[in-house]
Amino acid sequence: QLASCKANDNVLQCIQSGNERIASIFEEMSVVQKLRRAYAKAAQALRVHGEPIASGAQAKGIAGIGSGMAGRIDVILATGELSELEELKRDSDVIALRELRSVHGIGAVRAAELVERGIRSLAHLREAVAKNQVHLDAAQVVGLRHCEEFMKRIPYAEMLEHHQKLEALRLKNNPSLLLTVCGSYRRGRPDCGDIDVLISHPDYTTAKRDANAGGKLLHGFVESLKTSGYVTADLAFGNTKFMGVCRLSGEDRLHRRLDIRCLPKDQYHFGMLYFTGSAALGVKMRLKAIEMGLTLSEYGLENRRTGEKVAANSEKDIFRTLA
Ligand code: DCP
Ligand code: MG
Ligand code: MN
Repeated sequence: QLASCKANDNVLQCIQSGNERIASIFEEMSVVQKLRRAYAKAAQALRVHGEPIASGAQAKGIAGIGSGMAGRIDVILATGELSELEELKRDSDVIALRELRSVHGIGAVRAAELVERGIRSLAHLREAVAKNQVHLDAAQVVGLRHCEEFMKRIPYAEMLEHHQKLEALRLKNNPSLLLTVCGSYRRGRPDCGDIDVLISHPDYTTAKRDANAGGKLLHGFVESLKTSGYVTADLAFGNTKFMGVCRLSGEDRLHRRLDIRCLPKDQYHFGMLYFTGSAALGVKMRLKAIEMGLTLSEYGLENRRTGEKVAANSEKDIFRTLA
């Protein structure tokens, strides 16, 4: 009985709105659905129809409303909504969230907040930012500017050019700097998502306790990359890690994501192993270490009980220890 009361309520509301409630639901459907034209036509027909509609059967008499639409009108009259539309909205929310989250620096929470405010696409977000309706932080602004570029993979041939460029800048600015391009490039993948670079210096070790030596090294190197025009923007810049944007010179070059990490020389091989990945291999090796009573990280390998460090002069050393 409660259900039928509720249904009567819905009928009443639909009727009182003079078909507007049903028409607006159909209009929304026309925006998100494949049967666009049928919905738009039905919405329009309902709006100009003088008499309030109290059943699907009644609506079928109106030109532009077929049995499919009549059935949906019965659903709206009974439930107050159209479950098909609610489902479609949920799906399109998922799509909108995914699109917004593709911006570096926009996470799930921020994306949900934006969708809540009706911002459902990158184009829409750009418009809202331009109109000062949405405020993004500096990193998000950079992320949004290059979002489509960052989604494009970097072919191996271009990765070689980045490697050469970094190597040339290293030689020019700080020839004693140690530098390895890691990530998927070092695994020999045919294309890469970004450029992952590990740096260190023979004079920079954990034993020499200059707390900020790594920071100075990283800042000095990144500054030289900026001066040369290779690095074009920052996303995050700490003492051990730089995340930013780079671009090779010349026409038709895309902006690429660049990650640089700086470690003391005695941690270099652990850093290389970590930063080369794959992420899955890293997980496997860290689990193997745990089984052996050791802890493996990008900073080293140590005995969990005694805290004693296991040194390594190459990645091979680390593989051997964990074999
Ligand atoms: N890494 C990890 N665990 C993570 C993320 C990263 O161990 N959750 C390590 C392994 C990765 C390396 O850092 O190889 C670099 O991270 P990227 O996200 O740049 O991944 P890849 O370079 O492997 O792949 P892509 O081509 O997508 O950049
Ligand atoms: Mg990478
Ligand atoms: Mn990376």
